[in-house]
Amino acid sequence: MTMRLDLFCRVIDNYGDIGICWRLARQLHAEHGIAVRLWVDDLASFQRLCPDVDTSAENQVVQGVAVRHWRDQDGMYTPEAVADIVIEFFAVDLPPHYVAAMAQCTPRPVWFNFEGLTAEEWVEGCHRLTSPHPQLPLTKHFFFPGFTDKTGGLLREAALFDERRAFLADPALASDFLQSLGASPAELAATRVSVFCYPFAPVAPLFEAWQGGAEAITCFVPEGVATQAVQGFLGGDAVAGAVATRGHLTVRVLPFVQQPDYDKLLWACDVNLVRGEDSWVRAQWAGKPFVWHIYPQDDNLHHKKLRAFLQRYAVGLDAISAFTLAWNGVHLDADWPALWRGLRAEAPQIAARAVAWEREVTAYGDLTGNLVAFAQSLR
Ligand code: TRH
Repeated sequence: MTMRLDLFCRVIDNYGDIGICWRLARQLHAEHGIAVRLWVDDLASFQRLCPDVDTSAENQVVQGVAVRHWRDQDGMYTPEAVADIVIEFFAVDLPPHYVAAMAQCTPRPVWFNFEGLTAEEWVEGCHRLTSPHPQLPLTKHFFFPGFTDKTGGLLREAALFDERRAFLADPALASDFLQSLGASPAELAATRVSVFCYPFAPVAPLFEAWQGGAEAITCFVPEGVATQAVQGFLGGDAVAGAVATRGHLTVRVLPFVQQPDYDKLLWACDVNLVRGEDSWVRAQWAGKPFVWHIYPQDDNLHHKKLRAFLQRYAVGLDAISAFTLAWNGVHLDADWPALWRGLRAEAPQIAARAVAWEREVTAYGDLTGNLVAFAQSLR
């Protein structure tokens, strides 16, 4: 019988919540034949990543995944309506009647709390931990993505590396793709950098460094990202299609592309500045030099997470480390021209590390496969 899975997603802010849930839902369905229902409270954010989504539909099927608009906590549910596997994303509260119906199921559903990605060591001790429900005969398990064999691994589609190889094997594909987003031949001939970051990233001083540097650079920025700095550079609105050149730098505002096209953007660029969680992982799969802008937390807790990742990944990559720490405000008074030159000079080491890293972190399988295997072991 086909396994059924309910995935509950609340969009707290930005695109990572739905970006990760959508990627997971698609892969569970496409690669594991699971009947997935994705419950999501914000269809408008979802539609930006996936234009097939109808923002007015309560129920719809998108690429084989049943999508429910999760409006409130009030619904009534029978045990028959409960799936075999239930995932709450980032500890969202499930509808209380749904949880009550879960407790009436025989056998009980497998229940996961799917957590955020961090390179810190403590996740190894928490991945797969159980959490019994205080009143009902239900047990929840924690599922942590991660970079080691004691974690759930990283989201990665089975065909991803073949698709990347095919794209990179034919440079015309990258040119055609960027041209379809408006880039001119001169922009394509320069060093290409994509920038996806939070508003407080030091974009303006980096633009200044690029502008005055020796290397011709085209910087692609999605609409809505680093708006202040981009507007400052353009001297006008940062809307998709806007472009300006000053000195050696051209900045072009791109439309927000659908999720699979974001991978193409990363593959088509020479350096990628990414953020949050999902684009960060995609940049790792792109195999190009990348700089991570981490999601900010109170009391600079994110600085610890940032260092934990750099300690694992940036082994021997002093320039990438220095650039990343400055980009995240850990090191102030950054010398951006020198940091950029350092990063470019480190390219051969970064390329070698990217290959080794890919080998290391794919040795533990992929997150979706690990999650399905874990769920099966609990049934
Ligand atoms: O949008 P984010 O900042 O999301 C964040 C993080 O996930 C963070 O950890 C989380 O706690 C917070 O949300 C609530 O960055 P992230 O994770 O990279 O997600 C962006 C998604 O948007 C990703 O799936 C890629 C996708 N994307 C596109 O599909 N098209 C685009 O043009 C761009 C720029 C991104």
